[in-house]
This record gives sequence, structure tokens and C-alpha cells, in this order.
Amino acid sequence: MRLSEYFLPLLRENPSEAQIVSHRLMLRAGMIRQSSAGIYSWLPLGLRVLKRVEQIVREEQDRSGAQEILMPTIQPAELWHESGRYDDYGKEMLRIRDRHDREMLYGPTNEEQVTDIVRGAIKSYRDLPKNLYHIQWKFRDEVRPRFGVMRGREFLMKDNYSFDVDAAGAKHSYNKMFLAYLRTFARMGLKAIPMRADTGPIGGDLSHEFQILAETGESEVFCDRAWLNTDILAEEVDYDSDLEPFFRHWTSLYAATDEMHKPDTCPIPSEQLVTARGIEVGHIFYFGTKYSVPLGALVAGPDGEMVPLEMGSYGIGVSRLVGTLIEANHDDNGIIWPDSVAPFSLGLINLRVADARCRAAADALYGKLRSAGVTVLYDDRDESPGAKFAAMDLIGLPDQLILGPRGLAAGTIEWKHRRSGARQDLPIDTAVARFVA
Ligand code: 5CA
Repeated sequence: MRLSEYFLPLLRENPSEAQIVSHRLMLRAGMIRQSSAGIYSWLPLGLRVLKRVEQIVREEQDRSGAQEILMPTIQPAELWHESGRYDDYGKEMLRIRDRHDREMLYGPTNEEQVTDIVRGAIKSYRDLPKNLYHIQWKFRDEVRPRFGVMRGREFLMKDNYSFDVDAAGAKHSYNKMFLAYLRTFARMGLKAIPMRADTGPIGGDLSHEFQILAETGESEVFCDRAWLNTDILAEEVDYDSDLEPFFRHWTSLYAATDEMHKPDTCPIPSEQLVTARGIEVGHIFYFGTKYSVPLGALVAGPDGEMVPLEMGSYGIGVSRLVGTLIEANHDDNGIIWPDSVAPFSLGLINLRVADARCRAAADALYGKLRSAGVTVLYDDRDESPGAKFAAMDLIGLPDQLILGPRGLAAGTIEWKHRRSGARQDLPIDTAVARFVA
């Protein structure tokens, strides 16, 4: 993409409404614009990152055996009357009436809707287990939307729902998601600590939140100091094996959110306990028959008896992750994208567009990189070098190639690694090969 043609409305000044660094940088880097409180438009650069995050989430859901569907954003109120949650959900739910005066709502979550789909389609334990996910916009009329996409009113969530015939099967489904979540966040270079959590309006009694430790986090969390030195890698584990040992291993170190942490009964000594702030990027729940009983989602079990489905639900804040990734990866000059989610992998800067030789060499390099499949943002604008360096650092692409008349005369181009700041002159002829995966 040529920057001269790209829609990238950068802001020079820090927007006064932004209190945390990710919100500031998303606005300054032209990734989002606010539409109304807690509701945003995603501009080209921001959308590329959102799509990459979404794709990692999707790949790990698929790998776990979950199947993608797409449910609507607007739901009929009847389903929520059936489950009894229509009144419970209170002011957070955006309620709508259609032209026939039917009660509708903009979905804050989809337990009822997916249970309705499954109850009509699955009649026997032989068709279980099933795990269905979708990546869809949600609306919650939050009292205090804030911090940009971190606590929005409209936000993108990956949510999925598991259906099993009995509690043992449901726990296996829970463990699979536990594994999928550790893998998902690790692939983004994030350290998400699984913490015992409260179930709130979703219900149930087994629940974990995945928390990224960060000063700007909205949750107060408590964990064993040993977590600080524990790496969480995208482990290769067979999803069909017994996942209990894996689950036990990753829950053996103490970690709890503030609703679950009880100082009096905390199992570890106070000098071993860390109190910190966390960003909740995922939340998983096992709630058994909470929805299947009122909605009448029953299947014939192995002995022919009709039994209610055992269910769990699992959420990842896809749009929140974009802000979280910036909270975890930035410096004074701007964003530093991890390779796995970067909107482009390389920024190519032509320092002297008025110079015909520089332009020809930069154009040729741009062409070669594109043919090699490298995603490149090419700064071919007629701007000062300082403005170009600042823009490239602000948007945070992992690598930069800087071409100027002096290097060109010597047959070299400067490579700058955004994260380390390391710089090196590379021969122009072989530079492309270095960035081909
Ligand atoms: N039905 C369940 C799981 S599918 C559910 O709704 N869980 S949740 O309420 O915990 O939300 C799942 C994830 O969505 C959270 O972990 C968080 O990362 C994200 N999320 C929740 N509310 C917001 C919000 N207002 N803005 C941005 N992300 C949010």
C-alpha cells in the first residue's frame, strides 16, 4: 500500500479525551474514530489489526474442534423471557421495538439464541458433543464506557458454546477451551494468566478469566509471585487426550480475581502474593443446565431417558485485545506491533521522493516485496524525513527500510528494527530476501 493513497488520518497532538496510552495511540495512529460514547468506527489500519487478531482466534477455535457460525446481532426478546434473563439484565441491555411493536434487543451475549438453535436440531446424545462459535458485535449499555475499545458499548466478541450429554463431557469441553485460550493469547505474544473468577450474570460455578497484568487494567487481581516468571507458550497438546492434568498444571499456581480472592482463606502466604491490575481478555464459564432446563433443550441419553444439555460458554474480547496489545507493546514514540498481529510487516520509506533515482529504486523495491508476498506500507509522500520517521514509529510496523540518496549511491538501504531500535545497512540487492517469510 502506498501511503500517498492510504486513508491514514494521523493526529499530531494527544487527544484530550484519551486517558490511557492505547486509546491515545489508536486515535493518533488513525486506527479508530469515535462515533458516540463507547462506539467506534474502525479505519483501514485499525481494521487490519482487528482482522489479524480475529484470525488467530478463529484458527485456534478451529483447531480445538469448535465450528464457526454467525448469529444475528438483533435477537427476539421471547428467548430471554424464556430463560428469565430479560428482566435480570437491566439497563445494560439495549431494548428495541420493531414496527410491529415486537420486543427485540441488541445481543449482549448469545446463550439463549444458540440454545434455541441446538434444541431444535439435536435430539440424541449420539450427536454430541458440539461446540459452536461466532465472532460478532455485541452491545452492552455500559454505565461508564471508557478507555476507547477497552470498555466499549459496541464491541467485537468471539463467543462459543459447548453442548454435552453429561458433566464429565462438559468438563472436557471446558478444558479444551482452557487450552485453546492459552494458545490464542500466547500466539499474540501476550501473557494471559488464568484466574478463578466469578460468573456474574452468565451463571454457573466454574469460571476462569484470562487476565493480562497491566497498570491500566480495570480489574484488581491476585496471584502467586511465581506467575511473574512463568512463560505461557502455545503448547501443542492433543485435544482428544485427557486434558485434566494439563488443566491442573495451569491452575496449580494461585490466581484469582477480586470477587474470588478471600484474604482470610487465601492458600498462599502474603509475601508470596502479588496484588496487581489486570485486563480481562477472555472469560470461560461452565454453567451446566442453567439455560437448557428453562429452554427445554433436552436430548435422549444412552439409556433413552431425556436429559438437559450440559453447557458452557466462552468469550474473548476481540476488539479489546487490540487495545490490550498496545498497552503491552509501545514506547514513547508509539506502537510496537508483535509480528503476529502487525497491520503490515514492513514500512518502506523513501526519504527523497523528488529525486528520480531514489523514486525508481524505492518503487522497484516496493514491487519486489509485494511480489514476494510481504505486506508493505510504502511512504512515498512528499514529506520531511522527520515527519516520515515519526509516522512510521507511531504506527509501529515491526521493521522499517529507509532509502535515501546516500545509501543508494553506496548500493545500500537502512533497516531499522522498531522494537530494539537496532539499525543496519543492507545491500539493496539482497534486502528483499531478508523479509520473505
Ligand atoms: N457469554 C459469555 C461468554 S461467551 C460472556 O459474555 N462473557 S463476558 O461477559 O465475560 O465477555 C467476554 C469477553 O468480552 C470479556 O472477557 C471481555 O474481554 C470482553 N468484553 C466484555 N465486555 C466488554 C466491553 N464492554 N468492551 C470490550 N470488551 C468487552
